[in-house]
Amino acid sequence: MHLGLGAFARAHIAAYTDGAIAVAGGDWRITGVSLRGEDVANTLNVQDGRYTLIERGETPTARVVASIAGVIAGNDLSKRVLEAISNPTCRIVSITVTEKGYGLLRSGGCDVSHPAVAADLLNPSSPRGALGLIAQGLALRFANGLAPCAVLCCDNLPENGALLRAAVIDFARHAHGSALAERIAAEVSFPSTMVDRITPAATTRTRADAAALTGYEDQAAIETEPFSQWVIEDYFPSGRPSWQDAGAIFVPDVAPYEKMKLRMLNGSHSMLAYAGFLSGKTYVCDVMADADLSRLVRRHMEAAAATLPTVAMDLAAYATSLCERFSNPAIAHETRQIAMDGTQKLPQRIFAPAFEMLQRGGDLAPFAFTTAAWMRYALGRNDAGQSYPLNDPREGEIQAALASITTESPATVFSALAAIPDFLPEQLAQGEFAEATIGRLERILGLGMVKAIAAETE
Ligand code: CS2
Repeated sequence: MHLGLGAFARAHIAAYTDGAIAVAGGDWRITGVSLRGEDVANTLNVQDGRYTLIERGETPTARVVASIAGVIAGNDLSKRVLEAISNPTCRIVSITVTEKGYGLLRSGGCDVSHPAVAADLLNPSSPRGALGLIAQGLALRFANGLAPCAVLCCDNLPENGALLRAAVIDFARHAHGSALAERIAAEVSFPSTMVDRITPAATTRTRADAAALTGYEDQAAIETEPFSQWVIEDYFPSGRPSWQDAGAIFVPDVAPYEKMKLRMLNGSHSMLAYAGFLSGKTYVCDVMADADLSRLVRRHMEAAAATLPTVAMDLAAYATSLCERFSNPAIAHETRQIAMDGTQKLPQRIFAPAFEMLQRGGDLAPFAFTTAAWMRYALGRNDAGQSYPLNDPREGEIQAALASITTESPATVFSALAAIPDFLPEQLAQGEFAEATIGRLERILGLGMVKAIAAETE
């Protein structure tokens, strides 16, 4: 079962599973669950779950992925998902609901004020959110005398298995009591994973290319880059597909890989999204074609690499391969897509490495610049005065913080946004990091983003 069947899951876990079945056989097909709306279910179910995956290298190629058995969505979602999880044929519950989707994690457990969590706490036997479905599904498996399934977090979060584990156990304790929480803690595995594949939102061009490449119309076609990476901890007590046959790597500890990806890829992505969007760049490849911005991308990756433990990876070669991937002109990855949900992304991508850099007395500039660029973006209007939606689950708090400012200045904007609870760590909200960020915000507000970018590279 996969909760959250967005384009990323279809370009990643479903493609790996399809590859694993092709090589090693076994019915490891996935029952998908759409937690937000019925569109994906409507387009996929009429195609028996099949869809076209376009890989955009120098020339695009298309393959048909057939690992989705069907998609659950709509009114009876809760009942159908719980039936499926509490059936012996379910061996893994995997999940991609993006950073904001869990009702987590800020507190090291589940956030009971998250709307999906709060609703499921009132009605834990008919849940509709991810944590509620997993907890009740596991309760039913235990009641049916079944072995627990593995719960596999495939979202871009540090130590994602441990985070999801803490959130599920916390939710189970609140909703069902400590006996279920303790049983989950003792018996269910939550392997951590590092997932990577750049997957822009599908467009009409995706569907037109799918038709041209395959000869079939496919409303569920998606597109992605040729590269993909999946590093997984091998704790699957009830078995798993032979994902290694499709290129996945199994390791005892994913944490160093996750940190590397989050800080080098996702951190520089966030930097280039805010600086790029505010300097008029629509796509990531446009950013990379700009000499000043691409220099800042490199600078960011190098600073992020300096905060990492040594892994069995060549970080300089990793940075070079990231720059090549970002430069792929065939991938129309919008800067505004990456700019979404900044409050959910910056803590692990930017603030955690910045804090470590601060402790070591290292160069804070790349992290301060990214923070300043996000703060400028949070104002909701570009240098030409045009406004845009922030698309952030904490948008209301951002706007309220900014509305409380009487005179807009770099220091007041910084203080207002730094005061959003559980966001910028205290040690970064004052002292050297605060000064470095306010200085950059001053330049961005005073000169405009394009000139501030040029000044930053001097
Ligand atoms: C991006 C990621 O939108 C974003 O925040 O940084 O979705 C990125 O494309 C993926 O993590 C690549 O694996």
